[in-house]
Amino acid sequence: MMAAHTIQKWTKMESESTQHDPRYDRPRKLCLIIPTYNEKENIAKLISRIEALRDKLPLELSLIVVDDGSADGTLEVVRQIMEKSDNLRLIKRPNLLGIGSAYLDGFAFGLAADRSDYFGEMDADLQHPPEVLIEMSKAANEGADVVVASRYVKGGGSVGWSFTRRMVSRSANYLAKICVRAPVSDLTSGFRIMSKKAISGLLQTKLSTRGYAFQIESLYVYKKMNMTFSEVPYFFEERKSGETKLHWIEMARFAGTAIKLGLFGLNVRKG
Ligand SMILES: Nc1nc2c(ncn2[C@@H]2O[C@H](COP(=O)(O)OP(=O)(O)O)[C@@H](O)[C@H]2O)c(=O)[nH]1
Ligand SMILES: [Mg+2]
Repeated sequence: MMAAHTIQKWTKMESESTQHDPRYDRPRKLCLIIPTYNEKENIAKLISRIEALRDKLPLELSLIVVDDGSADGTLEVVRQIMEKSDNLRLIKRPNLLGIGSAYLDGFAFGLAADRSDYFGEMDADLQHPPEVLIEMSKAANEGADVVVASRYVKGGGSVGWSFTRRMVSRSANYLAKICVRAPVSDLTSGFRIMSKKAISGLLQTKLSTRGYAFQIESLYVYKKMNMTFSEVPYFFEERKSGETKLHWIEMARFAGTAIKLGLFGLNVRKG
C-alpha cells in the first residue's frame, strides 16, 4: 500500500529535478491514470485497445492503474498484464477512497517516478473510447495545457442514454458552467490530458473533494492558473460490463461542491 503523504513528498523532491530542460532531447511523455474499482471485465480490453494505439500517438505512453480494493479479480488481471509490460504500473489502495483522490495519487506518483510531460485521466469501463487519445495527444503536443474530450461539442455525444440520464448530465454540466466558468463545453468530462505545469499547480492546491466533483474543482484550478484549454469531441459509450459507482449521494455532493466553488472559490497558488 502506498501512503498519500509519501507520494506527495516524492513529488516535491522530484519536481525540483525534472523541470523542462530544452537541452534534454527526448520524445514527450504521457502518463495515463486509470482508476479502477471492480473493473475485471473491462480493464484488459481497455489496455489492449490503448496499446494498439502506441504507434499513432505523438507522445510516449505509460499507464498507471489506481485500484481501490477491488474484490472481483481486477488486481489479478492487472498483475498478469504487468508481467508482460514495462509500461504499466499499479497503485493499490485499501478501499474506496474516491475517484478524485485516485487521480491525485496517480498524478503525484507519475510526476515523481516518470519524467512525464503530460498526464491523462480515463475511466476503465470503456465508456471513454481510447482512440480519441490520438487527437487529444495531438492537441496537447501542440501546446494546450488542458485537453478535454467533450460530449458537448460538434461531433460529440453519448450513446444509449435515457432522457433522464441526459437531463441529469446536462444539468450537472450547466451548474458547473455557472459556478466554474472554465472555457470548455463539457466540464464534467473525466477524459482529459493535462500538462505537467497544470498538474504541478493542481497538486499544490488543497481541494475540498475526493469524489466526482474533483473534475470541476480541478478545472477551476487550471482556469485560475491561466492554463490554455482545448476540446476534442467524443461519444461517451455505454458501460460494457460492471456497475457505475456514481450514485445519488455523489451527485448531491457534486452539486454542493459546484455551488461552494461558485460562491467562495478556492485558494489557488499561481506558481
Ligand atoms: N480507484 C477508484 N476508482 C473509482 C472510484 N470511483 C469510481 N472509480 C472508477 O472510475 C471510473 C469511472 O467510474 P464510473 O462508476 O464508471 O462513473 P460513471 O462513468 O460516471 O458512471 C471507473 O473506471 C471506476 O472503476 C474510486 O473511488 N476509486
Ligand atoms: Mg463509467
